[in-house]
Amino acid sequence: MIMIDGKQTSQTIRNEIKVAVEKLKKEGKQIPGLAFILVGNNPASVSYVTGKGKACEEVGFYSVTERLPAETSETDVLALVQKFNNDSAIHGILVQLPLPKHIDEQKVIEAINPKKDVDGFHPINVGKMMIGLETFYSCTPFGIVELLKRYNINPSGKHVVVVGRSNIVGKPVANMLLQKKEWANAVVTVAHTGAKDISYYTKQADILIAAVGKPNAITADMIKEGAVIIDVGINRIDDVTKKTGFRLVGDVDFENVKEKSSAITPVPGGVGPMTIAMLLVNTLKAAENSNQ
Ligand code: BQF
Repeated sequence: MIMIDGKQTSQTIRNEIKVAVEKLKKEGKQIPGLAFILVGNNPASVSYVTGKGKACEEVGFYSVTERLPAETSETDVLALVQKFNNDSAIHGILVQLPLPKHIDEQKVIEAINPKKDVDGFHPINVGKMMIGLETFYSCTPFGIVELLKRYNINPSGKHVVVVGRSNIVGKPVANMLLQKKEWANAVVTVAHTGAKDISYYTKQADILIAAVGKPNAITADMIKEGAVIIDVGINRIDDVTKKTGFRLVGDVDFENVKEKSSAITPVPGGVGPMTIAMLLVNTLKAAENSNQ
């Protein structure tokens, strides 16, 4: 069984980006700039934005974080997006989701200039991805594709089963792996809560992508011997032995599933760190595009 090390792979990518930023600097070009908009105090969101900000700093990006109170109006958030759309030092805009309920997330996403949409959530970019055009791929699906690439796991001709149909993971990763491209070309099934028996589908997977949002949703009896398991779940479980009071677990019953798999991503340290690395890749690309 191969342990797919997302933490190490993301560090490799971060080092590559650092080199690219140094090159931009040497050539007298503008360094990539990323703006974060964080509304409210959701602890997971605060920690994600902190982690992304640190990653920017490490690779030499310019970044700004606008932290707004939970009561901020939709109008004010839209105005801030507009400000960053018009700021030439900012190449990427990341609005941390979820937003408070009184703000229409879709409206905010659509306010972002698609050329600065480094999360790849704007309908224009989602549409481009779906028809195989060059665009910003959303960071988690992109991270999964990049992990498979760097571990020489070629999805071409394989049966990929995605469990989960969210707009941020399930739907885009299924669409990406479906593309007629050398790094994709898989036969893709998307299973979800509407299925009578999820295991009927998961047992047929050569590559199983779990994006369910529930601990232990995927157990050993649900997978084929030798399958590749990509665990996208990030679930917080109470744990009094940790100083944070919680630990992270994925959607997969890791200890039992790993024995039966040929390769598996751990949580933490699997897909999560790759999400951050690909945000940096997208932001670098946004900056390079603006230099052209
Ligand atoms: C790790 C996210 C759900 C909803 C909104 C490293 C992250 C997570 C785990 C991280 C996520 C999940 C992010 C690990 C960003 C991934 O070591 O396993 C990094 O920061 N993520 C987010 O910004 O919004 C989310 C999940």
